[in-house]
Amino acid sequence: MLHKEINRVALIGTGAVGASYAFGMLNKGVAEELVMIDLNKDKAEGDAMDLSHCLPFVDSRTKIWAGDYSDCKDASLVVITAGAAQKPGETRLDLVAKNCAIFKGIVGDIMASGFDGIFLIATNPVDILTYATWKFSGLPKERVIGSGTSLDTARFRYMLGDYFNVDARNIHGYIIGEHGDSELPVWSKTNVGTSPVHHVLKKNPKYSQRELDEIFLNTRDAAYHIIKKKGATYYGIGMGLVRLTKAILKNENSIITVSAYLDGQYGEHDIYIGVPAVINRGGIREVVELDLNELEQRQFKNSVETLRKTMAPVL
Ligand code: 6V0
Repeated sequence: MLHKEINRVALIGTGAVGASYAFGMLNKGVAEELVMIDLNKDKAEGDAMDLSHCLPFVDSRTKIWAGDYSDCKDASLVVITAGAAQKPGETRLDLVAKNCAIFKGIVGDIMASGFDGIFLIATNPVDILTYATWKFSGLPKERVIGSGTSLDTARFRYMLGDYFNVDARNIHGYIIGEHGDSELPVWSKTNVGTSPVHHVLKKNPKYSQRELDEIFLNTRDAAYHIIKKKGATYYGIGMGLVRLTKAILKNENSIITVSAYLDGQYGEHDIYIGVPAVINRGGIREVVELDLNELEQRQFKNSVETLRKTMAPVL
């Protein structure tokens, strides 16, 4: 069921994030088919029409239409961006009960279609809703993936690239933990090219740990800053989901920080949380275990506890 000749992606939720994802998918030509599903059918239909009109301008031939849950049956991948969005001043965890209830319905409808592919979840709080999707779907854990800290890691790499004046793609570092306030930077494994960041600091006095700490805070709080200015964030996560879709459908074995199920890794069990993982056509091939230092271990544990506390009343 996992390997199909024509890759169909079903997108549930064509709001700001979903529409940005669809636009990115079209530009990159990652899948042959993209079906858009939303409670607001008019929005999905309008988006499908508008996006189809891009086709004469781009190289891809992605077929796009507004559909319903029965279209998920033949999908290789279902991407969920549906649900209530974060309001100004609201944490991602505030959204938990609201979006869990929505997910019970959505995942039930998808599974009733006969879907047997991979789930990719972006709705917040993403770690908890990924866990919920795994529970509600009954699919193997490796076929349920959350966007996790992929966006946070991208923001971190972008800001560090800017700071060191090096292409962000040559910054190797990870934000792990909850996609939210308790996430942490793994400084001990952050490299500028091949040089550990702490060596770069020692060698060049114009760089400082204080400024690096600020970069992490700006990474962690980026969503709050953007939401304050324009009400929502969507382009970054939209492109992040395109990147993940490509890693899955093209069987890339790429290492991306996603929300993955831990089954003993990092000393944790029965939780979905942001960690680097190898992503391919089967979903999560394996979780990459970073050798965290003592402080990082404590911070990761704290992030796990934060998620557990929030999940407990609803799952
Ligand atoms: P939005 O623009 O309000 O879109 C949400 C869409 O979901 C709307 O079109 C709704 O009609 C639709 N919807 C709601 N309920 C249902 C349902 N039961 N069935 C089908 N469709 C439904 O929100 P936006 O697109 O801005 O955000 C979507 C989600 O992404 C939110 O939970 C955000 O918090 C989350 N984000 C996650 C990020 C990440 O890094 N994982 C980043 C940014 C936003």
